[in-house]
Amino acid sequence: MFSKAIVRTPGKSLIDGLTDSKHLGSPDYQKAITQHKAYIKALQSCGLEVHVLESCEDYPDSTFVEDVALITPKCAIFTRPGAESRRGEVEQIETVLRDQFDNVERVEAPGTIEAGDIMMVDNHYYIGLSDRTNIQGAEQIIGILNKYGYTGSTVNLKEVLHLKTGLSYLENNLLVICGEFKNDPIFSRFDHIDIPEEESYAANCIWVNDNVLIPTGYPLAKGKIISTGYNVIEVDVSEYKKLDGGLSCLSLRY
Ligand code: CIR
Repeated sequence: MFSKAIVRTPGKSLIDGLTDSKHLGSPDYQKAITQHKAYIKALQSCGLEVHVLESCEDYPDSTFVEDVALITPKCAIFTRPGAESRRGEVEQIETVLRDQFDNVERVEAPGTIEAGDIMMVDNHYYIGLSDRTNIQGAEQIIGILNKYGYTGSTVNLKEVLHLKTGLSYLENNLLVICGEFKNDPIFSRFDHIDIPEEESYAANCIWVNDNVLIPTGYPLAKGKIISTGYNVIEVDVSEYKKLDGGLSCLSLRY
């Protein structure tokens, strides 16, 4: 169960965030703020105490807090984003968070890793090797995890930005899965909720204490997840989709 979450209010600079989805248009800042507030309410409705960090104009992508830290039950690990424009976000969040954790670790150069590439399944962490996460970063994280009694393994990414762009773990051996991961033998031991390509954005959803937050507007995914018995909460994150960000990227949950 999770009890806390950290989010960062988007700054006006959000519109300059990294994106491969320019065809969706530029995010509307006011709408993004409204959606962020609703996202916080959704987390609170699942019982989480939400720590809201102030916006940070210097870093347009800094609202995607998930990428800059991995919080495990035993330690906080600060990452080193593969996107150079995002590296400074780490210091911003570390300053706020380091005192909350007894054990603090860091990924060092030449390793790069963004925690959107890390999916936790109980005591094991799957790490996507992507344009943002390199093998040195993955090996460093696995070494750190091993120190605390956890294990880790890598997954090669072909198309998606981050591992969790196409995969979400909903506990109880259940994976929401899409695209390139569907036939990957690495994930054959799990039960699958297959998400069709036209709803691929909904493959990034989050389990929070037996609720599942999913993006608004994906009826097939919604129906499939409801049929598992979880309480589904829809959250509109259309403005974040324009920056390749999904529901998971907007918070750190622990
Ligand atoms: C980026 O490209 O880094 C941001 N615009 C989106 C980050 C999304 N994060 C995530 O999927 N974990």
